[in-house]
Amino acid sequence: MQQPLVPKSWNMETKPHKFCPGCGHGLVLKALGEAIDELGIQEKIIFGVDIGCSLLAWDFLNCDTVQCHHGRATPTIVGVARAREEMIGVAYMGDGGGYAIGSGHLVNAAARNEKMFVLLVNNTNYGMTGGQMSPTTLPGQKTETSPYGRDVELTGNPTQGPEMVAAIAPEGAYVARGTVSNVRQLKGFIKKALQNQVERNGFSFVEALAGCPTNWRTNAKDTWAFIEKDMAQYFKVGELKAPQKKED
Ligand SMILES: Cc1ncc(C[n+]2csc(CCOP(=O)(O)OP(=O)(O)O)c2C)c(N)n1
Ligand code: SF4
Repeated sequence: MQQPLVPKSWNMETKPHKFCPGCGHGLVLKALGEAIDELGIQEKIIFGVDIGCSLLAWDFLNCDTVQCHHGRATPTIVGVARAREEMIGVAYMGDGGGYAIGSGHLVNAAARNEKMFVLLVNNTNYGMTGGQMSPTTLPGQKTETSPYGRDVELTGNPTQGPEMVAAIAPEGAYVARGTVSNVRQLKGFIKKALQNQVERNGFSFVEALAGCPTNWRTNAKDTWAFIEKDMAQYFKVGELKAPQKKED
């Protein structure tokens, strides 16, 4: 039988995976798996998964994995990466984990230029707990806790994570925002973020725009429209910071 085209670093014993149909996590993890394969660094990865739907990735890769508390994947991987400098620490989380409960950890890890990679899946809500408003919920977006639409007068504007990290992180950091609607580009950003760790230049951060059709209550067409129009209009895709090329 023909084998499916999947990354070598995926754990095939745990597929089909546990995410809802149409969820963006699978595409982000495909981009991550392919980037790991292309760099040949599977044996070096220590993968930290946050609480939230990202925890469903605890057995997704054939890499050493640690399950962390909500918002604590960043400090856990800070510790791992400091203790095991020969390894590459990757912290995987949602927008709630990274920008709400774990925002202090993210900001301070970036300010210290920790040698680690934070990969954050932005689906504009608290997915696992039923779709509450999160720091990245769009203005006017309806969620379980903003039934009339997010009111920015009351709750502030959505967090612009990569912009914030790029402003804080010192030289040597790599920062980008990708989207599951362009997996090839997203893989390129993730590959550069990982390469930045191979070279031990500084902190790496990639946000991936992703769909949560279960909580958005969208069909396939509306899910893609929300990612490609509504989200992309507010969250600009591209690279925000990259280390200067070393002189020969
Ligand atoms: C300290 C703590 N507070 C609250 C929770 C409840 N909780 C579990 S998952 C979650 C939200 C996850 O949302 P997000 O981080 O955006 O990830 P997603 O599920 O959308 O991928 C919350 C609030 C928890 N597990 N631990
Ligand atoms: S609730 Fe949303 S983020 Fe969680 S697995 Fe389902 S679609 Fe994905």
